[in-house]
Amino acid sequence: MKLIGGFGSPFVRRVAVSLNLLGLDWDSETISVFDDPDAVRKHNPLVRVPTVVLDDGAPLIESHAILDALDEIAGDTKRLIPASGNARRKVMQLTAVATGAMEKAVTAYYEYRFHPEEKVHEPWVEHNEGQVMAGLAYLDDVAAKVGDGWLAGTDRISQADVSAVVSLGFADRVRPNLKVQEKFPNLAKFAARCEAMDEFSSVTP
Ligand SMILES: N[C@@H](CCC(=O)N[C@@H](CS)C(=O)NCC(=O)O)C(=O)O
Repeated sequence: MKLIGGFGSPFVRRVAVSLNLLGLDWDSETISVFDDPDAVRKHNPLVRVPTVVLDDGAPLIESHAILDALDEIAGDTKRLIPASGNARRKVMQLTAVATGAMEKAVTAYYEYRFHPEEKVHEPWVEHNEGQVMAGLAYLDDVAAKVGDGWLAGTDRISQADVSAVVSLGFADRVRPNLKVQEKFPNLAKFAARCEAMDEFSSVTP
């Protein structure tokens, strides 16, 4: 299968890390939605990444839906989101916080990238940055208690771990003013442990 989008996007990167952890065969196609929209549009009417194209040509869009499909393809012994019960709810909850923080960091970043300087609305940037900080603070509290374990208390790495680590790294890169590594030392320590794994380090922006 083919993963369209660059690893600079946290949504693309969480799918890439997940593909590695799930042990699936995949290739990367680094297309920018802004430089080559038609190449993405032919698979995704919304012209967004990540977009995954399966070997039979079927497209998968939206990282939540993509990851759900990939878990199913990889099978129950490998899935990163438990299939049911409390474990599933816990992983989904932490993953939602992590992806919410990603979304808000993207919004703050896009405010500068796509608006002329005189149209940047600082209060809106601050609002979004506040949500990034609140989400990461929540994950930092969770990380403070995990020791050598995983954020959702699973017995192996889960989507909560993948998304939290990718979220912190993305916020650090696009909003350096927030100093997230410094402010969230527990999450930073946990992220460093994960980023050292080949599944993460082979797919960096
Ligand atoms: N909710 C989407 C978010 C994807 C997203 O925001 N992708 C960005 C790149 S980081 C994108 O394609 N931006 C172009 C656009 O939305 O027009 C997901 O989880 O896949």
